[in-house]
Amino acid sequence: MTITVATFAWVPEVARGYVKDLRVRWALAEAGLDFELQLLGEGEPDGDAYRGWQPFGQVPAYRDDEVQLFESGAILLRIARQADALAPRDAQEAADIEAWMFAALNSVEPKIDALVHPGIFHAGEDWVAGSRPSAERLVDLRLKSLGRWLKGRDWLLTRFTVADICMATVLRSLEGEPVIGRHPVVAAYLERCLARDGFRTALAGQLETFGADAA
Ligand SMILES: N[C@@H](CCC(=O)N[C@@H](CS)C(=O)NCC(=O)O)C(=O)O
Repeated sequence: MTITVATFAWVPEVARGYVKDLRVRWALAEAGLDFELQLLGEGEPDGDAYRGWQPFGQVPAYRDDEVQLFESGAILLRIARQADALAPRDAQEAADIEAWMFAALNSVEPKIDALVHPGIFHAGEDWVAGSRPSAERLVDLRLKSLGRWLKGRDWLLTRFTVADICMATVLRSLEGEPVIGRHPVVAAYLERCLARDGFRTALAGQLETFGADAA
């Protein structure tokens, strides 16, 4: 099967290592599936051809011999179905994986983005400092719930799945934020996820694409 993953040909330094094709690379590494990169040059994400594949002009986008799709979460579910190591074992596990993917992307990621993005995309603007306390409180609540669930568990489910890839890449944006230090169970879970070979392979691959050292 030929798998193609579309990502940008270039991103600013601050984004290197954090572009969401990382999730896809990680899942493919865990699955042991090879892929080709389609690197989008200047203007290409806005062209009709790419918008027909990814309507928002974002990355990643994915194509294999059967389907093409966009949205990193949807792509991860597709990859999981293609790979023995990641495929759900029964209907309940499939449902749990889907639920935790949505939880990561819908219940956790927006709160973390609201805390972290202003400092990155609006650095120096007057309102940024004032937005932090309430944003941090909401992240704190989510991490408290997540820590409660993860207590006594290595992974979100009984084994590592694409839901962990999604959750870990979401949580990773909190590295360096004081709030994660207040949730040691979540911090330990994140560390466990990021220690996997699949993550290291994915990160090294993305940094190589964007011309940065993989150190
Ligand atoms: N919900 C999308 C978000 C994708 C996304 O935010 N991609 C960023 C790169 S990490 C992007 O393409 N940004 C450029 C833009 O939004 O125009 C997904 O998970 O695939």
